[in-house]
Amino acid sequence: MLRFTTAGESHGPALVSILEGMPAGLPLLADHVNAELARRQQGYGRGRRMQIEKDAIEFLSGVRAGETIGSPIAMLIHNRDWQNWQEIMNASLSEEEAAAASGVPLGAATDESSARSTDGSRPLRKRAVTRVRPGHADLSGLLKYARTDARDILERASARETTARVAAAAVCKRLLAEFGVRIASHVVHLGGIDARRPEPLPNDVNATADASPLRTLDQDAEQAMIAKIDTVKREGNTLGGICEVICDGLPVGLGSHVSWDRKLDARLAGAMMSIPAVKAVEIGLGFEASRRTGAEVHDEIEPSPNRPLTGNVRRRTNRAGGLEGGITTGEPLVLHIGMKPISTLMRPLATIDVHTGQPAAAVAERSDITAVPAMGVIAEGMAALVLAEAFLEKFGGDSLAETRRNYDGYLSYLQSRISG
Ligand code: EPS
Repeated sequence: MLRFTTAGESHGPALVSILEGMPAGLPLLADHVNAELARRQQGYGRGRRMQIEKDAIEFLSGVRAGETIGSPIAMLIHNRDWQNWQEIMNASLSEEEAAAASGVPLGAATDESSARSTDGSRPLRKRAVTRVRPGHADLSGLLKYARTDARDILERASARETTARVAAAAVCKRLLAEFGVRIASHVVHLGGIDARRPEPLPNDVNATADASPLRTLDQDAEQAMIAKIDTVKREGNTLGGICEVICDGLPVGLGSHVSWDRKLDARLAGAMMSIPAVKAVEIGLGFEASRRTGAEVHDEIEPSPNRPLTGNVRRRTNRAGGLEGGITTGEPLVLHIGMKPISTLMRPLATIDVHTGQPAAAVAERSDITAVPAMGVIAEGMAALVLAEAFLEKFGGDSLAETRRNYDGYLSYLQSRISG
């Protein structure tokens, strides 16, 4: 069973990523992971934070002499910005806080307010966030967890956490690459501007997309998107957008129709929806399929010898986006992922101050104007995590050699099917 978890706050000392269930014997270097982390950090419209960080992992376990050894793979990613935030994020009490906790009066004022928190017991730390942002986890999280400073919520709700996901996903990509699976993404829409989707797509979608500051394959749209970001930045506003994720090289038969929670489309959609600010996922035609007739939606099938990944058939179209009945068809998996605009606006929206209970302008902390290009890389990662899990469910294996034997056996079975 493949499972992963992350830990870490945006301005805490570090992020941690733990991935368990990788077969032993997978060649793996820190560079494989760091290359993916660097891809996630790019994109026009990011804030100054990305100039501070240069994300890189340190393996703590699970890898020896450039190969996985079957044990949990733990990776540590230091936050360079921590040094600027220690006083605010420190796990222990400062002298001043300790004095206040023991009843000695507080001397210093906080940025937002010099008052104590509403229960009167703990002073707010510097840079406390009480003017909660509409659209952010600030308010719901603060009420749910009974906190008085929304920083306790936003530090973890921050998309900084996706760094640790991309690290685990990079290992999954390495596994899938051993079996010829490639996962790519590009931006198809940003803030009202559509990018043309070249037909055919470039052979290496990521190589082309990564060379674009917007990770788009349409240079005209790229210029318009840059202009739009510049305008919106001047207005103190933010932008969302849509990425397309494409996975090819998958065999027919990952996922299952037999139970709701084994359907691969459901698992992929859930994983995508877990990315911060993602509000919509489409598979294949998505919503458009609901508007068309059956004849305009379903992909006709014909024999196609020597195509073992699909069972020696071919779909004339791929409107299903590579999934039928919650199972991969062997055709490319195609998803669209929609992200809302970032909820930190430099020209803030109206809100309340949870400390005073009065109307206020929301906090305007340093943030990105848009993170849609990075979202595509994260979405590739979430796809890799789900697909690697489904792949290992089907083929199992404690070592890469065992997984390969199981995979090869399945492929020769598929090759023996439907021969036209
Ligand atoms: C984020 C705010 C910004 C982003 C950050 C997510 O960070 P900061 O508040 O430090 O300027 O840059 O994204 C990352 C740090 C990252 O690695 O993607 C937020 O509030 O969600």
